[in-house]
Amino acid sequence: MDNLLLHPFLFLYQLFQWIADKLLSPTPPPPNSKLSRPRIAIIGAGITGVSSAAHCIGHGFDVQLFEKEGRDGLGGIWSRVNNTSGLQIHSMMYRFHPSVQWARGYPNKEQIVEQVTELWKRYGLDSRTTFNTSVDKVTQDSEGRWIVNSESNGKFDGIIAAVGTCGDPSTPRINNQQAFKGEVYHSSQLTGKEAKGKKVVIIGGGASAVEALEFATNSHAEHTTILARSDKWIIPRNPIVNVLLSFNIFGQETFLSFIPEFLLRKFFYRDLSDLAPTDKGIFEGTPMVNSDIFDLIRSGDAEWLRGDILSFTENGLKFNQRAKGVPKRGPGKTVNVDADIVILATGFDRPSLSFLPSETFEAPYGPPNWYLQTFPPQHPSVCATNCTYINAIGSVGNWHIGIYTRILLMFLLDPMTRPRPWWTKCWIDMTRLLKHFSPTGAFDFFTYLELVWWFVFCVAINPFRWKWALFVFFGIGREGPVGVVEVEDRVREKLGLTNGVKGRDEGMGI
Ligand SMILES: *[C@@H]1O[C@H](CO)[C@@H](O)[C@H](O)[C@H]1NC(C)=O
Ligand SMILES: *[C@@H]1O[C@H](CO)[C@@H](O)[C@H](O)[C@H]1NC(C)=O
Ligand SMILES: *[C@@H]1O[C@H](CO)[C@@H](O)[C@H](O)[C@H]1NC(C)=O
Ligand SMILES: CC(=O)N[C@H]1CO[C@H](CO)[C@@H](O)[C@@H]1O
Repeated sequence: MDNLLLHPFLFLYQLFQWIADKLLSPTPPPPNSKLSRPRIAIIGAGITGVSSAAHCIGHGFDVQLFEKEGRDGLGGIWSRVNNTSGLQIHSMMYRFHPSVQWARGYPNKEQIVEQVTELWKRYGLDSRTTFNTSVDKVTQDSEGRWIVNSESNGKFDGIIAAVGTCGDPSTPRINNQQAFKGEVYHSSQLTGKEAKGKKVVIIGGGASAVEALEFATNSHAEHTTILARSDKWIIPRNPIVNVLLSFNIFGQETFLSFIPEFLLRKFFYRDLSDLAPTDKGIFEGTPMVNSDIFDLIRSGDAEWLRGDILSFTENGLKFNQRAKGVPKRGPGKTVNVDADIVILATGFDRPSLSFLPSETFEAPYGPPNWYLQTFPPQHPSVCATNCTYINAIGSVGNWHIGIYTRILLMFLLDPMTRPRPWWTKCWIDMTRLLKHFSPTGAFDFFTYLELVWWFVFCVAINPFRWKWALFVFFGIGREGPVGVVEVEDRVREKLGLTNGVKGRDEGMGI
């Protein structure tokens, strides 16, 4: 590695990571130790699954991870994307566990998978992971304990669904593909491909389009055209700008949003401000993070066209180019776009949560309209971290994985903190009401600060959760305040209030 003293910012970043690790990482238990606290099944061994599992183990809970793929699927979507992928945002916002140590600001795929794998080993998860096992259903026995697929896997007190948002590559069907003489790839299949001197066309306008553009630039494509259906906000790859944008406590467009939008147009888009969306505010969809795209467009090496794909031709694509403001599939002019290589940056299909009990999908409380967007109202022992996500700014894999996991641990250990379905539904309705004037659904878009506000609210509202605050937010206190819970349990027993509550899945608090 480079001499850190020559890179003062990198040095401070390393120092910060070292301190975060020392202060906030729960200590892994010694190998082969018997963990006596409730047992949790975790579905999916991607970043969220492995990080949640490490948090559980660190606090003395036993876990079993179930992963659909084999051992080389560890790391989830990151294990499947090709070498050309990397992180688009600063890794400061992607510290998915306090013990992660990034060596640089924008790590690549290899370094990300390496960090997940090390975390997995450090917390002894290798002996607690079942690979090649896809989870089809989770059901409950008469005591409210969970059965994953079949009883042969044992019983569990809690479930963490961590299947993520990216499943198989999604490839749209485009007419006449057999006529095209060039090559067609999904953006996740670019390792080892060559584009030198070729005309590249990228279909799509999201994070994978940025990656495909980087691939085309790095391999010296002659020209790159991006075909996007709609305008997207593009924000610079600058950690300070990204953090500032994520600190919109309202989590929605407000009359003040014109300020960041104006500044972006003026100082980042400049002469290309025609590309900035006018029909959509910056807090309405996940923006693209890229700093080079405008320079490429200015130099003529890249082009951004708005419109709809009509069909393949022998030498490229037929495209309906729309003027600004004309809706999807609206009128436009038909153009032929030449291509040697077409890259489908069309994202991934969303993995299904349908293994969860059917009542968790009942409208109007189906995902993402759950308690804290993560706990289905009927089942406080089920936590679906980061898989009901739709759009956000700055909420990527960070602090919240630990917080969600510890809220679940609190619910499992302390019956007085577990909310009744009636109260969780109240919370969901209240959040909907507060965000009534936002252009997106209440749970379709949020900012990091809004998440923090939810958590504060969630802990503050129920006095029985107060003693858990430091544990929930920072993981402080390895055991959590179990002594207090035992005293409360005895009091409740004396008062005869324990009747009727079975297992750890039934709520009795607010
Ligand atoms: C999972 O399945 C694959 C392919 O069938 C196999 O190669 C692998 O050994 C299996 N087990 C693990 C732990 O990956
Ligand atoms: C991708 O990266 C891995 C790990 O560094 C390397 O072994 C492999 O050769 C790379 N694949 C290609 C096609 O470059
Ligand atoms: C959470 O989901 C979003 C959207 O798919 C993704 O960008 C982010 O990386 C995820 N975080 C983790 C830790 O997986
Ligand atoms: C998952 C994936 O898309 N892998 C591809 C990465 O690149 C290699 C070599 O170009 C392909 O063979 C893989 O299919």
